[in-house]
Amino acid sequence: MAVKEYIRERFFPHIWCPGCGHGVVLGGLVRAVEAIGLKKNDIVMVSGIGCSSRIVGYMDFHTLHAIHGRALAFAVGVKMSRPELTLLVPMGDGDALSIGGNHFIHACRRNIDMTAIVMNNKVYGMTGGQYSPLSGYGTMATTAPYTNIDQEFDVVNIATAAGATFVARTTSYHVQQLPEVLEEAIRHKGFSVVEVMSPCPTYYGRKNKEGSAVDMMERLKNTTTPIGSKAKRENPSLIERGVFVKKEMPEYCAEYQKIIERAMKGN
Ligand SMILES: Cc1ncc(C[n+]2csc(CCOP(=O)(O)OP(=O)(O)O)c2C)c(N)n1
Ligand code: SF4
Ligand SMILES: [Mg+2]
Repeated sequence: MAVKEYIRERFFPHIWCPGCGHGVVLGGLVRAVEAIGLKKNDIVMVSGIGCSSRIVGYMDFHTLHAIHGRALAFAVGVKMSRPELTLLVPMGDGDALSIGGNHFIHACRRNIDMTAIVMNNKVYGMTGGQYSPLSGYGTMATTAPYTNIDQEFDVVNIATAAGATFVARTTSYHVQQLPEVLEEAIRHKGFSVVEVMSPCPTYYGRKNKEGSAVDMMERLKNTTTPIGSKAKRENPSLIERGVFVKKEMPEYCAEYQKIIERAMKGN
């Protein structure tokens, strides 16, 4: 199926600001789905609320635009009733790790087969630039006019510690790595997490004097490096990109099916 077939063109133009990284994630996702050869009717995309979550409106899969912070809870319900479907769960950094933080860690530990995509722009974009749990110490936000003193979560570390069986990070600058990592995550049998560092020039960029949308993209190039690279050894402040965790563990729906069978037999 051509990439275009996965898009709801009737809903364009999209709502994202010029230079927003979220559209690049949309591009990466459709390329990943196309590379796997998934049929539109076999995919359910579930989101919460946020600029990032608007992505569900533009994809021609089964889509569920649910409640802020609760995308994974809805997705788990869909997956448990229809385990044969492929579940994609795009979330903002606030959506996934602030209001939705508890759902996130517990979804990681259950190893239910779905792909969580954390579109990390380090800010609450949709609601006007409040700081998020991923903004980081020393950043500026509309709710931190004298600088933010909260330390940030590291998505890769938190997903790994919570038990996710596939954990990766890439950025919206790395347009070749992005669909490749998403494809690997979707193919993985278990709970996969992909953090995509993505610019919000309108709020995060403006408040933190990061320059134009192009400057922000260049920063993603210059501040990240492949896992285990020589550059990382020489400059530990670089953020690593790539697949950090890939392991096998019993998958939740398959285990649940065994429980149903045992209950039916009464043993
Ligand atoms: C229960 C609830 N609380 C708060 C809100 C308001 N709200 C909507 S989107 C959002 C944050 C969006 O930030 P993020 O998830 O990072 O997505 P982004 O817009 O940055 O892509 C908030 C607080 C809401 N819609 N529902
Ligand atoms: S406010 Fe930020 S996150 Fe939202 S569409 Fe604009 S650039 Fe993107
Ligand atoms: Mg955000």
